[in-house]
Amino acid sequence: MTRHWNSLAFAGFAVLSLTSPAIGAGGPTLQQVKAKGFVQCGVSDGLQGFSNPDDAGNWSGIDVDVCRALAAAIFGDTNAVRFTPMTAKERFTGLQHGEVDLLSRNTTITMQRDVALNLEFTGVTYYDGQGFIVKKESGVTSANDLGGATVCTQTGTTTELNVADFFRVRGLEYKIVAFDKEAQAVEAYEQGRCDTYTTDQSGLFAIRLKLANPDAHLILPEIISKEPLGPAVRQGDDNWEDIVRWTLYAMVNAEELGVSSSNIDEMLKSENPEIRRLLGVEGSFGESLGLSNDWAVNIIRRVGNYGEIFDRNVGAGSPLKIERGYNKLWKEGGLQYAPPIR
Ligand SMILES: N[C@@H](CCC(=O)N[C@@H](CS)C(=O)NCC(=O)O)C(=O)O
Repeated sequence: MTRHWNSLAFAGFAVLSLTSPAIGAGGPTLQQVKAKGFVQCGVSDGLQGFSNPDDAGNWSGIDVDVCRALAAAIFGDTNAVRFTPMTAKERFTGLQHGEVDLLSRNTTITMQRDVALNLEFTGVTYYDGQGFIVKKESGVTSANDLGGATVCTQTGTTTELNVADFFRVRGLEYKIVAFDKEAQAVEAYEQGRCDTYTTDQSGLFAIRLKLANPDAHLILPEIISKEPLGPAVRQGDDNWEDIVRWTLYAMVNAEELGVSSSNIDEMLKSENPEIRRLLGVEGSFGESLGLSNDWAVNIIRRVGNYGEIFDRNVGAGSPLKIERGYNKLWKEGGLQYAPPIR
């Protein structure tokens, strides 16, 4: 993508004026990140499988791994990253105001967020959709049985409009109760103050594990919306947007090419031209981002390919055990498709 360093302004904030940076130096965000020595990553308040701190404060999850992959690409060190927990409501202003370098927080790409909030989404880490959870004792087995229900959810999310659309289209009555924090909404649901809790289906899997008796709850089969979740950056720094975008693409391409954290040394000797370009054995794709040419080697060795991060965080190798579904590679009938590195 072409870079043009016109002066930029966002939300009445810093106005940067950079002309003709040295080739390979990268844009302002990369330069600031390199100068401070770490990536500042906006994550959730805690959502298992996506971004969740353990008792010692170590973060894990698929969104966290995107941040770690960036740190690996830039610094060759997955620990060169700091996490800022953000509620759903405060995440976009936090990014716009420069509190974080990127948002990697189960955030749905929507036109309004992309266009009106002056953000850029850099790809889809997880194709999701909104669902409902109910208590089995309610006897409800389909979302179509929810007429008259009280629905709990979280403010500042895509969920409220999806619910409104769902009930409106069916001509059903409902009452929504929205909380600032997920924990409050889930508590209200558990205490019976609402009949159902609604959010991204992946989130429902994570939340069910935290309920006192997970088996007493049913995730309804209907998916009522498209929730393509992905990282977001501020508009105006094309180089940073490219780095975040190609970090994800490198992980997806690595899976497609059969390159993983366990065979990376062998793969460095591969004669396959696509693998050689991905791993920087040929070409200078890393330098074109302002990084070193082994940027993708650092990602794959230290974090893994897309399949590895899906599996250990949300898939078969995790407590959530979510099927790959739409998140399979395109060659296996899914939607995960990364443009080529060439
Ligand atoms: N993908 C939706 C929902 C995102 C969202 O905030 N989900 C809640 C429920 S899964 C969440 O992340 N809660 C954890 C938290 O607030 O830290 C959006 O972008 O609006």
